[in-house]
Amino acid sequence: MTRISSYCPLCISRCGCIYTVEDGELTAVAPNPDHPTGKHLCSKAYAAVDLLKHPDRILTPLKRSNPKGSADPGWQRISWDEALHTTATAMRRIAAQDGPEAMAFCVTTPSGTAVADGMQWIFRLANAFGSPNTVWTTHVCNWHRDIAPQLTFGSDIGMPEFAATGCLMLWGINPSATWLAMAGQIEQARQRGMRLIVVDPRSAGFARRADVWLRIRPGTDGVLAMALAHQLISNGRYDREFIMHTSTGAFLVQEDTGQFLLLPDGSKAMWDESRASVIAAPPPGTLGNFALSGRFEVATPDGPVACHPAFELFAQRCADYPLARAAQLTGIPAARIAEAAELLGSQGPVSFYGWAGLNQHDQATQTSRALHLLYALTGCLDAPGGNVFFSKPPLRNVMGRDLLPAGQAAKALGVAERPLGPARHGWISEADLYQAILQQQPYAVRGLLSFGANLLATRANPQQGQEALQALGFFAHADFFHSAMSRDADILFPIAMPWEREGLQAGFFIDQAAEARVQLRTAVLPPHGEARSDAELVFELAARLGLQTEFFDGDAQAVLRHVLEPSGLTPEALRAAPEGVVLPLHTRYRKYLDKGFATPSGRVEIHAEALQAIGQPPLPEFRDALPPEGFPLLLTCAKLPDRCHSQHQQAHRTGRGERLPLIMLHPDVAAERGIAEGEAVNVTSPYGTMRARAKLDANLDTGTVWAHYGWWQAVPGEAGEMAANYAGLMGPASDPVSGSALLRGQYCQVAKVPSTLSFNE
Ligand SMILES: Nc1nc2c(c(=O)[nH]1)N[C@H]1C(S)=C(S)[C@@H](COP(=O)(O)OP(=O)(O)OC[C@H]3O[C@@H](n4cnc5c(=O)[nH]c(N)nc54)[C@H](O)[C@@H]3O)O[C@H]1N2
Ligand SMILES: Nc1nc2c(c(=O)[nH]1)N[C@H]1C(S)=C(S)[C@@H](COP(=O)(O)OP(=O)(O)OC[C@H]3O[C@@H](n4cnc5c(=O)[nH]c(N)nc54)[C@H](O)[C@@H]3O)O[C@H]1N2
Ligand code: SF4
Ligand SMILES: [Mo]
Repeated sequence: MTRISSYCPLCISRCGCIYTVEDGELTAVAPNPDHPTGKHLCSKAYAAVDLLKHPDRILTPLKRSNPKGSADPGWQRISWDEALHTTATAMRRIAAQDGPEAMAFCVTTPSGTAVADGMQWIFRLANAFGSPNTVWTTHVCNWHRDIAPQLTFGSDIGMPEFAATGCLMLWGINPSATWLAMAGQIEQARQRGMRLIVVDPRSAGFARRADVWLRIRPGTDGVLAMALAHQLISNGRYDREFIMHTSTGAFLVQEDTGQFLLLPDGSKAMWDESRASVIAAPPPGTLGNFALSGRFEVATPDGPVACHPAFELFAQRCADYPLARAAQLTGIPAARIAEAAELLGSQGPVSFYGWAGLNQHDQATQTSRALHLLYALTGCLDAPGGNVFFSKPPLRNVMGRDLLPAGQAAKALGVAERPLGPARHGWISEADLYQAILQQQPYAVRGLLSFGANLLATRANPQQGQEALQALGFFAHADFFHSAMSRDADILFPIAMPWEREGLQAGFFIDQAAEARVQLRTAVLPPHGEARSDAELVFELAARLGLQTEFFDGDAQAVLRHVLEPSGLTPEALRAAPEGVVLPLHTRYRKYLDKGFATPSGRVEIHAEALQAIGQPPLPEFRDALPPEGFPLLLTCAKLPDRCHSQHQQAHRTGRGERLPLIMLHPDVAAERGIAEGEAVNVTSPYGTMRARAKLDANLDTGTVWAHYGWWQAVPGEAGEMAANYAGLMGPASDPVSGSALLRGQYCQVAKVPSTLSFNE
């Protein structure tokens, strides 16, 4: 029996754990309380023992023998050599005929799988091959947490310093289900008296135990952020010094154009109260008494121009949302909003975290701007107890963006429509991929190589998605299991499960001590069947595509050495310390005092010029989405503790497996429709229908329902098979800046299924 110190790589929590191996089999998984993320494990970690041996695993390369669209693909076993040869040949042919951009790549999420083990190599393959088109998950997952805040902070949002924060806002994140290690930190902080505000339509996780739970109508988060900001500003409960000296709040905006006033030398202007005159904006951090409100006539070569400080314009926008109006729009009682503002104003240092609940909306960019500006008012960014940018292990990035040939980046699908969006980094959306395949717009995509992902279960418009996959000239998919997506592949590659391969985790996120740990996760057993890791697949393909040099001639040890080199660590040192090596990293607070923020102005950007330059509002602006006739209920969704997205259903097959996903309804909503708990219902939207089973939840607003997503297997229904797929209810709406797809806040209707049908088998 061997016990191996490791971490569970199945989700962002990366919980420290210990694997027990007996006679070449994984027999037990246990928490490792000595690890910064190792106090608890969830059921997904324990399921490893069964998943490894699951009869449905893909264990050899396969090719289809029946035409696409057939109910049975007629999978035939082939050798790795044939699978690799077929794939590399198709890739070369597509590149030769239509350019490398006609070959798209796809990869599942590193936050809800262990694909991070090989992900940088997958991106490197796409880049070296010359394709700027990789469908990833960022636009439905982390964009508005990690990249969109660059518009305001010049960075991501950092991490709450849980141990020192006075008041935490959890906004559209439910760590009790999705990030156990973070939930542990919050629990501890609660015990020492940290105050907690939770913004969530559902009473789940910490919402049940928060000081203030703001039960928001899905998709109205921006309005709430503005309303809270209005409370802070109008009560003088904001960090005026921070705004004055380190934000663009004092920059003057012209009344006529709505743009920054530029002085003859091109610099931005501020009104200096001490001198009662206009001055060129000094470097960020320069102290002074600069106007944050007022109307100033500034003499210019073209005559006098009336201006206002950007902060005043922002404050006016916020004032559009007094408590009563905000309550009406968000569905949250005015008193609750006032209570939350009171906590923010009095219980600092304030920190916040928001994630998927904020990322799947068609106004997500404006929403994140509003939230980040609300946070800027607290002045706590990178301050003790605020959202801190902890020091991280310096590792080498091997995504190889520099390998992408000149001119290819500009061909990324969607980059012309959304120049500030993910396509700028080569990350395209499934919607753009489907369009390029089906309509050949703006050009044809003919091939796809996908490393996991299950687009037809996790993205809008699966009907169109399936047509697109079937229309591809060549499609190879790499996975552990068959899925909605694998059905239409030409070639399937069997992928080694995370316990059968190596992975590297540099930093465990939740505090400085966790961030300082670098851990090499070794394989705890050899791969079943002929499975190989994603990284091995990439390296094999690279060799057949003539890209050996870009891939270190396949020398895995040299690769790891190269990645680790900047940290001073070696593969040998990591292998000798399976529990991980802790680097001597220390937190430095308020780093902006030395070097400003990484925005164009070096300041927190109140008025976003970058948005204005692409025709988007530079200050947060929201429109109300009115229900279409016949679809009165707002539908949202959330992650479940025992699964990630469409995965882990295999673990439930033999147990208490649900045949239908659930939809949660307020008892009054159910009663009005004659629906009883446990009954089968049809959920319809203007885009499709989903079969689900009703569950009553009296804590919901009567205008909101929420449902399970990620179910793609068909269920028995009136006309044979029925979709139970949430994704089929979603339409084309997406955020105009990021392309973030609307997966939450879709108007729908729920109706009982005629009683002649039974779903209780
Ligand atoms: N309605 C709704 N839709 C959502 C969300 C939501 O909250 N609501 N969440 C969105 C979010 S945040 C995300 S990140 C996406 C996720 O979107 P996807 O990545 O499409 O979703 P998964 O269902 O996790 O699909 C993972 C697939 O990859 C396989 N896989 C897992 N690990 C590996 C690996 O290491 N290598 C390989 N080759 N394959 C692997 C799994 O077996 C599975 O088939 O879904 C989004 N979709
Ligand atoms: N168990 C489990 N863990 C996971 C995953 C998983 O699938 N399962 N996936 C991983 C991945 S890829 C990700 S991205 C993270 C995401 O982790 P989270 O962000 O915690 O994920 P969600 O449950 O999708 O959304 C969080 C909360 O947002 C709420 N919400 C829904 N609509 C709205 C809205 O309009 N406004 C607001 N304010 N809140 C709303 C939901 O009710 C939910 O409680 O989790 C990771 N960890
Ligand atoms: S929360 Fe569960 S799945 Fe995620 S890392 Fe921890 S044990 Fe693994
Ligand atoms: Mo995600």
